[in-house]
Amino acid sequence: TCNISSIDLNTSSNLPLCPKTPPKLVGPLATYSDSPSYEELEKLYPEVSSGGRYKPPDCISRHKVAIVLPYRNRDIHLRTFLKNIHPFLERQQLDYGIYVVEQAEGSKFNRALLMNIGYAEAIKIYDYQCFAFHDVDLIPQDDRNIYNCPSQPRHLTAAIDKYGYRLPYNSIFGGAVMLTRQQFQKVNGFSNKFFGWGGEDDDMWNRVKRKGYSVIRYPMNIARYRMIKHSRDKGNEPNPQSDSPSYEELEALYPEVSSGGRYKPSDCISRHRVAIIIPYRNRDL
Ligand code: UD2
Ligand code: MN
Repeated sequence: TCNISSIDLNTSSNLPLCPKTPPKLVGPLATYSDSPSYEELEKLYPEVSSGGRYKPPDCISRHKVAIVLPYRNRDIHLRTFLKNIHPFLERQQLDYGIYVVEQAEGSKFNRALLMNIGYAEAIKIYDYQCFAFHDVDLIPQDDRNIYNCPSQPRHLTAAIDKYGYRLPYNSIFGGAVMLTRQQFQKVNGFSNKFFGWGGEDDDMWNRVKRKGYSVIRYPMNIARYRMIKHSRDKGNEPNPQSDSPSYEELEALYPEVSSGGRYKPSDCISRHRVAIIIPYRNRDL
């Protein structure tokens, strides 16, 4: 056994560290839209080893990265994603592994919980230093968008075709994000409580901000993605925690609140008269 580990050490220490800037990047990409079978994918990318693992053959990568995909019933998306992502990550000279975390049928989808599971399992398998928590339907369109370990939590999917390649709002943290192990531990991961569509991404933004991190993004001409077209999945109906009811619905929900947003207890005299003052423009309450 001693022999085997010393041989491993020798072969790896003979390799140089990979260059700081990967030399084979091509910039804007023509992405693939087909979804090969898993057998075809194996033939296409023989350099990827079992478990979806890859490391550069000719140098020691500077980054050990786990890609965590929340997944249920998106077989075609997953195969299209894999076809695109392997050559993309290989050109970036990353030491990476892909982790598909699949939720069983019969319960509401919980994207954030699947991310936490992926993290917990990936660190049991390998000494990953950073993590891309990544929707399966987002295909990067420029390989200068390097999935390396970020100095601050990185929002990767800044420019998506579906949103006209613009940020729909500044604090968006959905799609795909990248955190180091230390950053993820410090924010205590994602929430486990968001069943159904929405809210979990904004909650993660808040967690990151609360711990004093800033969110970084690559330039908009680089952080470009195509979202594979899809409709809302069965079992992933909007999460009530993310909904913003109309003013009529709010009135119906809280009939005890009188006009002007005023309230007082009906069965006793309150000890405190409080005004809530909200500075406001353009953030539909
Ligand atoms: C937005 C966010 C996404 C997430 C979601 C709300 C962006 C670009 N995307 O995406 O990150 O916050 O809203 O939850 O901001 N999935 C399955 N099977 C299912 C349902 C979901 O595999 O039945 C996975 C899959 O990886 C998918 C992801 O969850 O890409 C997000 O779900 P979505 O694509 O339906 O949500 P979308 O596009 O509105
Ligand atoms: Mn989507």
